[in-house]
Amino acid sequence: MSQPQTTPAWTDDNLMSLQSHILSEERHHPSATGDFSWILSGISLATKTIASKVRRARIEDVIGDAAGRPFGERDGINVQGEQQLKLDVIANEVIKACLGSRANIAALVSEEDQEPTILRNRESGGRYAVFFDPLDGSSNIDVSVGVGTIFGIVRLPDERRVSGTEAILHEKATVAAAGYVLYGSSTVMVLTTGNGVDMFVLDQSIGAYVLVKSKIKLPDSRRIYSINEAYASRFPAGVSRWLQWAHENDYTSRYIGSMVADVHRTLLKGGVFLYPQTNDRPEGKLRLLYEAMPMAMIIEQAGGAAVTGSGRILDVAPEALHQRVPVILGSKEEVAHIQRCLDN
Ligand code: P6P
Repeated sequence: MSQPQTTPAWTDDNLMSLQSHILSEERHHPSATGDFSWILSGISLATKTIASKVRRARIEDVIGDAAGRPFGERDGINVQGEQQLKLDVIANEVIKACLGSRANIAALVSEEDQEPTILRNRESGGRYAVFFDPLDGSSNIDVSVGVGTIFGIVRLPDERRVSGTEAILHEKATVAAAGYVLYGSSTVMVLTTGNGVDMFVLDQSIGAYVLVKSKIKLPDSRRIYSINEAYASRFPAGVSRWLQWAHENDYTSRYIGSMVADVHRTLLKGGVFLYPQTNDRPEGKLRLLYEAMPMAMIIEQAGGAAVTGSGRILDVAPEALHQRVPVILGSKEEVAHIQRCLDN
């Protein structure tokens, strides 16, 4: 009698690096032809460099200013009138240095730069734009709270006559991939190319991101909310009503004040993260292109929901590079409940 065929365990538990994972993922994007791996290898190199600088920040004292004043007290311009090289500015330069050489990138949009960095036009091979917040939550570095890099990779419209900011904001520009790197107790990259959400940890001993969790799924509900309740008096009535209900229904509050860290906890544990509009900031605080949109793609790809309070974040047609949107994202039943409170 023939023995039942059993596949050896190692066929399931491969040691997958970020690079080998991306190459395997590209099977789902026949048109990608190596584009993602080329761009993501640039992001991988940049974030490994940033991780090293974040870890050494105190040692290299790049977060204090020339007079040694702590982070929060300086004005960004040192006594010589030169721009203070803060860690987030350094991170910005590192990312541009790593991505600028990727021949399929047309433009870079950074929170640190008022204008996009235009690298090449379509005729010269520029087919993608990369949006990024180089070091979100950087004010937390001097208290060693997790900070992160957020990025989105956008396929630009295949229209030769549009370029630059017009192409970036074009209705046919589509988000092809999104991710973040959390510089926390470990350096974690979370990535989606539209086929689920995968998580990698930087193994410092080999200098490679290693796949540790595939196809992450949020629980549909979880009694955790994450919001800065200092602004409670300025929230929309629907948010205040939901918060009152949560207080009466055994919810736990968790708020780190660093979007990447708060969203990462929401992705892994469930619950809901909110940075809603307030009556003094009707557009909210978080930026659409390089904070809300990448996080919304990740959360939706993990089975959650991500809205502004008046529709899906991914349905917002961008009108300006640095526009802000309200953000409510996480477990879909929690988001739906908040939306019902806002609608009534
Ligand atoms: P607040 C950090 O400055 C940031 O941009 C996000 O990372 C974070 O979610 C938010 O602002 C925190 O803002 O108003 O609660 O300090």
